[in-house]
Amino acid sequence: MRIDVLSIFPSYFDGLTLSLLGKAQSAGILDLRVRDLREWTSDRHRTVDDTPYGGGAGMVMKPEPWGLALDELASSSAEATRTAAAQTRPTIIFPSPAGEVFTQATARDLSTRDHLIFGCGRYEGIDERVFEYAASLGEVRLVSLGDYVLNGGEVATMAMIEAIGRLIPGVVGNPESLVEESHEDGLLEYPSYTKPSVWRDRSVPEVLLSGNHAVIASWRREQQLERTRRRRPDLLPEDDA
Ligand code: 97T
Repeated sequence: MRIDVLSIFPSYFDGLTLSLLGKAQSAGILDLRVRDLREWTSDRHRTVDDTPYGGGAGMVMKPEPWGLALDELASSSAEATRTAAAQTRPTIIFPSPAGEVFTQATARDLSTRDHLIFGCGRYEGIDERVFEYAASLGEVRLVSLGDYVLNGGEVATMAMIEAIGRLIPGVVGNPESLVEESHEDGLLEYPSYTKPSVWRDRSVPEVLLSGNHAVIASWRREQQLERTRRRRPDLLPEDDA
């Protein structure tokens, strides 16, 4: 999978070369390219923002650098198609508090794409025409991490790349560890314990020392249901939240 990131703070993404995703890149499974949006400016100050039409607080990101950057990145995905078996059009993701909420299902969907482009907005937002234009180059998704406010799309993009990247076949060594995790079966995870069996007067639940795998499996399922009821009732089918 190829992932391009457009940002005015490319060094935010240095952490993605570490550990799991770093290995995926060395192994050639993931081709991650972070680009500075200012590469596509031509004025002396490399300007990416301007005052909003109609007035209001803050600055808006200008459309021109975005247009040039998206043209270049989307055309290389069409080029790849002519040579290999890649898709013609990229999926273009703009993190936004006004987008659809990112979930494990979103991550699964996006992990099947050949080419993702993340556009990280700053300031009060991006000129609306950029989203319309991007839709002529690929599938556009506005995606929110949740109902809170960040300073820009960078941190949201990093979270999404990590969630998507670990679902690409070959990135996580043991694929079984993927299915056992929170959200993959719609429930929270069961509690885990390791040695010592008693620590600061607290014992590991007796059932886990029993060696009876059927009893352990049903205890874990009950723990998952109980935790989900208590902490995240919105995840259960009866809940109308
Ligand atoms: O608050 C934001 C500002 C810019 C880009 C994205 C966000 C955001 O994404 N998820 C929650 C908030």
